[in-house]
Amino acid sequence: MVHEDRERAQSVGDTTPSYPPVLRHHTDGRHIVDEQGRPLLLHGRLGSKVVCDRCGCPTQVAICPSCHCLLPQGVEDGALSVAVVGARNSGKTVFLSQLDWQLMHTVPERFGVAVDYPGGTAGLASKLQEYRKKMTDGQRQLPEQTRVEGNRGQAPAVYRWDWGPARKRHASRVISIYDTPGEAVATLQRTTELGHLRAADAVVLVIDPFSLSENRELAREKGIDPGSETLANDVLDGLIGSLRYDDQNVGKGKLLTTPLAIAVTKMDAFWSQFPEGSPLRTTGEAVPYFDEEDSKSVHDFVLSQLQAWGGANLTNKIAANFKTFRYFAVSALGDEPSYRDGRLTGTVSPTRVVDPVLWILSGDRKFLPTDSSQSGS
Ligand SMILES: Nc1nc2c(ncn2[C@@H]2O[C@H](COP(=O)(O)OP(=O)(O)OP(=O)(O)O)[C@@H](O)[C@H]2O)c(=O)[nH]1
Ligand SMILES: [Mg+2]
Repeated sequence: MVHEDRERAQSVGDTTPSYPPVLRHHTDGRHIVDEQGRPLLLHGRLGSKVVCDRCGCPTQVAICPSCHCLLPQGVEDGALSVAVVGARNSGKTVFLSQLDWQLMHTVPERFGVAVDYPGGTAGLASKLQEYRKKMTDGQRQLPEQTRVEGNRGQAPAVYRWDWGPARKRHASRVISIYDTPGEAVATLQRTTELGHLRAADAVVLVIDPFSLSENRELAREKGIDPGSETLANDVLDGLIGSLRYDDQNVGKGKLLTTPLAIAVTKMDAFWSQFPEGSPLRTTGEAVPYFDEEDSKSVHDFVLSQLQAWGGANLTNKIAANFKTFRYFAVSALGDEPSYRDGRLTGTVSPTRVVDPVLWILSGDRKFLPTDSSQSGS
């Protein structure tokens, strides 16, 4: 008997069953179901094989764990689903717009890699290009607030990073990046509806320094509404709750195994507060590998800076819940905009926006080398 595929219906509005997903079982053979009685799926990393519960063979096609659509070829080589989450106004969309540009333009030159949009510029990638155009043409306009569209139609930006045959082991990754609107993660109830978050291979948590207690007065002086005091914490709670909802994300000692990159945005507004020579004021070198040393020193500085800004509750909660995490300092604009009228005052010169994604790739079965001795191998 063919059942209506309710997860697929919710994600893409199509009730036609796609490829049959592999279901999870209790030891006595009963299906493991969620609180609405829907069977939970067995999934490994995106694109990796799992053993079918019906025929006992490894799966031969890759389907998306949230909408069950057939994934494009090349995903078999390896795929990464990255969810970008953060409170309202924290800078996700501006960050993703600049990340899109860097992935297509500076990354290929720096790493000697080909990056493209498999299937063409569609979904979020095309929106990001539009936002960038508005930011850089005569209008100099910043993106509007991202609308919550329920859990339907969360189209990611999809990139393929292809090392090409120059590498000993020809390897590519299909990277899907989701912009999760602030409001959708602000409550635990909403986050459990976000399938892509539960199934993400890695998460980028965007933190707005203006929302932290020590910077809220400064924010108001500049004409920024710093939002509710608990917003960043609420988003983190929502994220943790959502990941814990699927026990495949929970490892030994009950720590979450999903790698978490914490990107502190809008750093340009704080550069003058940091001492000369601080890694938060530098851009990092454009070396053809992920610079682990540099990243660790940024991590240490950001961690202590967040605590000095009143974010100890956030940092302690992250350490108590995640096995693998790293702090990043990014500026998507490189200069402060006119916050009151939502326009840029100068040109855009982003710094360190690609670092969180590079870290995620370096942790993914060492897809990206972490020092010069491994690069080009
Ligand atoms: N100084 C500075 N401000 C920034 C930067 N990036 C974003 N901002 C400010 O933050 C505002 C919100 O940025 P968005 O990217 O739209 O925020 P968002 O997280 O997508 O917000 P939602 O769509 O509401 O979830 C912008 O309008 C800017 O005023 C940055 O790199 N530097
Ligand atoms: Mg947005």
